[in-house]
Amino acid sequence: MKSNAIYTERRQALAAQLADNSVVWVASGAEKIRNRDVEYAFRPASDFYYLTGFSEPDAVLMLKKQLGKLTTGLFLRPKDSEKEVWQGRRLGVEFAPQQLNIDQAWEISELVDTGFSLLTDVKTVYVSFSELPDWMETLSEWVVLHKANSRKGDESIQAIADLDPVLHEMRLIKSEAEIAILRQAARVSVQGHLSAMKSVASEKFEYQVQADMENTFKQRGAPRVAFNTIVAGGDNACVLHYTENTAKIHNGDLVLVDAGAEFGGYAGDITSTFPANGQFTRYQAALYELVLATQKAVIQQIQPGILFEELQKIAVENLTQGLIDLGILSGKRSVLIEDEAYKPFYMHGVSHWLGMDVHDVGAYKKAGQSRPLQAGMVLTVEPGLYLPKSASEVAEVYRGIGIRIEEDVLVTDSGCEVLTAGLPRTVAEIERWMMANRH
Ligand SMILES: [Mn+2]
Repeated sequence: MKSNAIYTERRQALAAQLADNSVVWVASGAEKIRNRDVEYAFRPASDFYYLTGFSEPDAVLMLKKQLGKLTTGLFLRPKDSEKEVWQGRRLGVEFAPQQLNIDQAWEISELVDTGFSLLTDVKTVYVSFSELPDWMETLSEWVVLHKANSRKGDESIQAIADLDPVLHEMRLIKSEAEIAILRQAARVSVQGHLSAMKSVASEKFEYQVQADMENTFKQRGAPRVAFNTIVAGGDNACVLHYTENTAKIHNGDLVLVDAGAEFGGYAGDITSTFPANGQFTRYQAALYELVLATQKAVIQQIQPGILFEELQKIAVENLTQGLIDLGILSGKRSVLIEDEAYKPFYMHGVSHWLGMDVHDVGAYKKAGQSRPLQAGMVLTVEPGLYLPKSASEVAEVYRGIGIRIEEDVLVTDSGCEVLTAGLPRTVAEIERWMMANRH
């Protein structure tokens, strides 16, 4: 089997679901300036990569379905020996069709003119509505030109349609090949988190723990992270998307690490929380075990048929009961849940889809109803509790503590499989592991 056969199959599977006499446009995206002559590292848009396996910027895939037959084209950067010396190699128009198994290729500069000529007899144009602003100018030009031509007798474009619902539904259900890669991404991420637990120490900076973890990601075959790493000591863990990672870790702090490797284009996403000095205080331990028990309760229920929103309900019930037991909330559980009394301490969702994007694509609801899980979906389970230093309503012993525990879970025919298994997770396991593995 040719290595690019998987992309060909995906393009065909997508086309089979589209209206006849239609064209699809999917862009890889443009490089972004970081400062002056420096660009951010480029990563192609996941939709584009999913359908092409091609990772250059300034490329656009075209699929045309006419009388049930699919033809494919690619607009991309031309070969340019001088630019390639400075900026890196390019595939080029000549080699693209054979290399990527597409019918025809053109230079990206021809997108508007050649793209327009490809729209003859096309009634529906599909683009991702999440990228509609980027397409607006080109689409308007095409529609206007098309309308002018229709006076010569051609039929004109009748609809601009959203590609997302079709393509993202495909991406939501993972194939065996994708699951194998996600399993690797999970494994590499687990190894990185073990490195973080080994590296952590009082008086170290958060970014130093990050460096040791990300070194393991890279050494094990993941060239980049799936999202910006969070290493948050003490109170910083109460900032949900803390990515500065510039503070010093203090003795007695818990450290929250939310990080994942991107392996083969797919994301791992793990959160671990562990003590800087290897020992939980009894208050930290009590909160930690509550979050862990909540996570277990959610994972236990994951199987085909359960509604996505049920997972959040299970998390809220468990966390609220635990906060009552610890004396942090008081009152009747059902009333506290109704009043969302847990919200100051648990303000996010317990899960999201996982795939090429860390917050992967795919609808969570269908026709306004939470959708049932089905085999082949991959999702995270990540309950948390956050009691910042500023939470004066909470007993002082619990303040300055942020805890989240996150695993990646595959829905299987019979239930689920935790892809990120293998980390020490209970208080006892973590303390034992840190005692045994740190200098
Ligand atoms: Mn996550």
